[in-house]
Amino acid sequence: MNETKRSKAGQYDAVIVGAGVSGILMLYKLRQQGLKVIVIDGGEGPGGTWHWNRYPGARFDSESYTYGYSFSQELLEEWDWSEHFAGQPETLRYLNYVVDRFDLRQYMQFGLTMESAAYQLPTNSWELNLSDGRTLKTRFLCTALGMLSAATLPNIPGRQSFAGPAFHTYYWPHEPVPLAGKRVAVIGTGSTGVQVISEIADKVDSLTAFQRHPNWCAPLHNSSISKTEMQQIRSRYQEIFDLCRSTPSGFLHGPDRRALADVPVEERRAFWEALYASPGFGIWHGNFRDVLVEPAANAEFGAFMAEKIRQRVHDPVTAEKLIPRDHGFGMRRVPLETRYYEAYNHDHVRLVNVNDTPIERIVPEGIQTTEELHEFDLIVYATGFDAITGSYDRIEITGRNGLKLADKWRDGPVTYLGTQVHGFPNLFILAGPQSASVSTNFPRAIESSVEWTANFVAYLNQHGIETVEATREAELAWCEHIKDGFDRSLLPHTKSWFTGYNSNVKGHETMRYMVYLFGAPAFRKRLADVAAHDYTGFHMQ
Ligand code: NA7
Repeated sequence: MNETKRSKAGQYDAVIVGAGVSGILMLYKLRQQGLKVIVIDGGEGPGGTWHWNRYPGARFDSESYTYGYSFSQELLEEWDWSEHFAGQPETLRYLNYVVDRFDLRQYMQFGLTMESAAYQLPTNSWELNLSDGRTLKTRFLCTALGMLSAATLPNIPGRQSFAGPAFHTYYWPHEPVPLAGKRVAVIGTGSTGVQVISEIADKVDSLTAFQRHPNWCAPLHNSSISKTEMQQIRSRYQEIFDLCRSTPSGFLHGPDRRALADVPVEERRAFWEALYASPGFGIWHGNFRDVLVEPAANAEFGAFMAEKIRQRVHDPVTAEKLIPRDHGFGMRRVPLETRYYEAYNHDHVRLVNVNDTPIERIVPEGIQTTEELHEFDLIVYATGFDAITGSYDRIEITGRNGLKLADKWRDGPVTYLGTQVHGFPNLFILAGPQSASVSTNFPRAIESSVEWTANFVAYLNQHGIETVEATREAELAWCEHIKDGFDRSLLPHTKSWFTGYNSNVKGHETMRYMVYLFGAPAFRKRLADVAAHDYTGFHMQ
């Protein structure tokens, strides 16, 4: 379709909000269809997550060559990854390369956020209010807001009073932050805190980690990729992507089909040692098939992991503090680390358990706990995100009949296929809640979701359909299906961003049905079935 034929003057066919992995791909796909599209993004350039998260140690936990896009053979031929798990600067370079390689930057506007969006009748269009005061009209609104883009700070009294620099890891400054000779606090020990602590422990004067709950961390085992190895990887791309398509997690690592009880004790141990010594998420997603679903198997593996922590951390008291007791292995995101546990063997690195000695307040000199005043030059908040729905709640999105998305999602997200919401015609959520994008290898799942959505848009145009909206029945059935996934898993017993808990966000103290838990292949099949049946569950006119 020609962009000038369908789009009315001053109106876009699609506005994509967010220039991260999903926004870039959606732009590429819709431009291929000749649509009039723009992407807006609050950052200074493309990259989304990888534009913002510039903290020391930020890097992939998935193999670089499973993270990149698979849609272009030329791109696969041209791009060399330098490490098995690339760092943030390289990933940002990659995404910029993609944008320029496919000439997409001309359709992107930066430093611009969507402040509100409202669906308008009788034009059946979305009207967007932008941060620069402009208004845009578009037929399709595609949100690519990211799942971990609404950073949250803890509600600690006196937070503003600290005399030195203090920032959330997501907003780590773009200019270098001096660390040498500094006394640094890191609050939070999720994947981000673990990466920062590991990276800066030997670069600072002193480091104090404030931990509320430890996580089960496993070695990343990163290494560089030589030119020859990159050639070998390149020759296997098809095999690599096929493998990712076959595993529930979308990573290279699929579950071992054996149940724990079927394997003699010594063999279990040897298998686990091999997983512990291997790179990436094999230890999480390539474990015995019952480790993530049977409490007894999970506990036995947890005991193995606890032993590893005790072996690596010299001080027994610190080691015990680092062993999770509130959740089983794999029930939260497993941080992958490089010498994280060894960081605590330095004399100048301390671990403060804030359950034993809570933070009372932040003062100009540092952090006052119930026990002592810790003095710092820099405070790093690695305190996570209002995950998955947070970036939606921060924008006023108004659908038909004045319905606000934040109101509809007040007790948790409600979607059909994680892509549309009843009451919000022509709104396509990319990598949204209740999709596989948030529960499996992000870019692999994003590629299938974005491709499916772009194909849907093409279908609508080919059939002369103006509007599309998930039906209420389809949405309810999908929510039941999502709930069923939770009921079958051990996940609901754990507080984490997967289950929508966030102590720093009002109303997020209870579990939410955030993610799709039946695995990436099942999600793709469901999408394909819906498309094959002329997009069942959608009302089109
Ligand atoms: P996470 O995984 O949500 O971790 C946040 C951490 O911050 C976690 O250890 C929290 O402790 C801690 N936290 C949060 N609020 C507080 C307060 N008020 N006091 C003390 N400690 C606090 O976020 P990340 O950025 O590490 O990782 C997010 C994802 O990014 C990750 O899963 C990857 O996919 C990439 P808690 O455990 O809740 O007690």
